[in-house]
Amino acid sequence: MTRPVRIIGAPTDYGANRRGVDMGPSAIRYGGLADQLADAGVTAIDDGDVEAPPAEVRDPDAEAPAEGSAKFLRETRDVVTSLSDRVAETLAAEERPLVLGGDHSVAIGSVTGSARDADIGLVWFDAHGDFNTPATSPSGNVHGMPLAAVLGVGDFADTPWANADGLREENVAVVGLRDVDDVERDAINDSDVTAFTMSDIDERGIDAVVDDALEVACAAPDGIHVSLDLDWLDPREAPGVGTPVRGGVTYREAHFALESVARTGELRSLELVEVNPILDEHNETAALATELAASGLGKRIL
Ligand code: EXY
Ligand code: MN
Ligand code: MN
Ligand code: MN
Repeated sequence: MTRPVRIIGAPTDYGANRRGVDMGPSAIRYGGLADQLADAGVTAIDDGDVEAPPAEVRDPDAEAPAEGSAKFLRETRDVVTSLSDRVAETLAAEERPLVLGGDHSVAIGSVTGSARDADIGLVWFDAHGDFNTPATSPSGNVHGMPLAAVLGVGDFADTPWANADGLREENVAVVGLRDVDDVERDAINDSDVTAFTMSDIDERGIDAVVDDALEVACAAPDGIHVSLDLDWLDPREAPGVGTPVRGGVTYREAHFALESVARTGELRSLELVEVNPILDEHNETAALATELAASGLGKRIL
C-alpha cells in the first residue's frame, strides 16, 4: 500500500519578478490534479493552502538581508516556516507531501520540512541554478536562491530558518541547467552538488543523466525530495512560467524522468513550482504539472 498523498498549496509570488504565480495552486487543482492522482492509484487528501497575504498589502523591504538584496524576505520566511511545519507533520503521519507553488522560494519550506529529523536526497529539475544568495543575486528575487538557501551557502549560513538540517550537498543533483549567472556557476562548481546541463542531456540522453542524478540523491538513507520547476521543460511544452528559457526538455523526456523517480521507490516528497496561469495557454502548463506528478507518484500505463 503506497502512502496517501497530502496536497499542500503555497500560493506565493514573493520570490518572483512576475505576479500570477501565486495562482499556481488553484491552476494546478483546476488542471485536473485529483483525477490524475486517482489515475495513478494514489489516495489524495487536499490540505488547502498555507497562508500567504497578497504582495500588494506587504512591504518588499520590511526585512533587509545583511548584504545585497532579497525582496519580501520577511514574507518568505513566514510562509516557508509554516509550510515546513506542514510538510514535517505530513511525513510524521506517514503521508507523502505534494507541495503546489507558488514561486520556487517555497522549496525552502518543502525541503526544510522534508529534511527535518531525516537525511534526505534532493533532485532539482530546473532551467536555472537557483544558487544565488542575497549578496550575489542580480534581481533580489528569492526564487533564484532557494537551493543555496537550503544548503546554507554564503550568507544563508546565518539564516537558520532557511537551512535544511538533514541535507548534504553530496546528495543533491540539479538537472537541466541552461540559464546560470556567472557567480552562481562558480558557487555550484565550488560546491559538492552534482549538476547536469541540457548539454549533458543532449550528449548522454535523459535516461543516463536521470539515472546518475537519482543515484546521487538516493545515496541518502531516508528517501528523496523532488523539486520540479516547470521551466525545466521547453517553453513550447510549458509556456505558463515566469522565466522561460528555450531549449528545455520535451514532454516525453519529462515524463520519463518522473517515471524514473517513481521506479526508485524512494520518493519522500514532491513539489511543483512556478506555474503561472496568467502567462499560460488554456491552463496547459498546470495540466502538464498534474500529469508529471502522476508519473512521479507511480502512474502505470500497462
Ligand atoms: N538567476 C536569475 C536570478 O537569480 O534572478 C534568474 C532566476 C530565475 C529562477 C527561476 C525560478 O527558477
Ligand atoms: Mn527554480
Ligand atoms: Mn527555473
Ligand atoms: Mn535507466
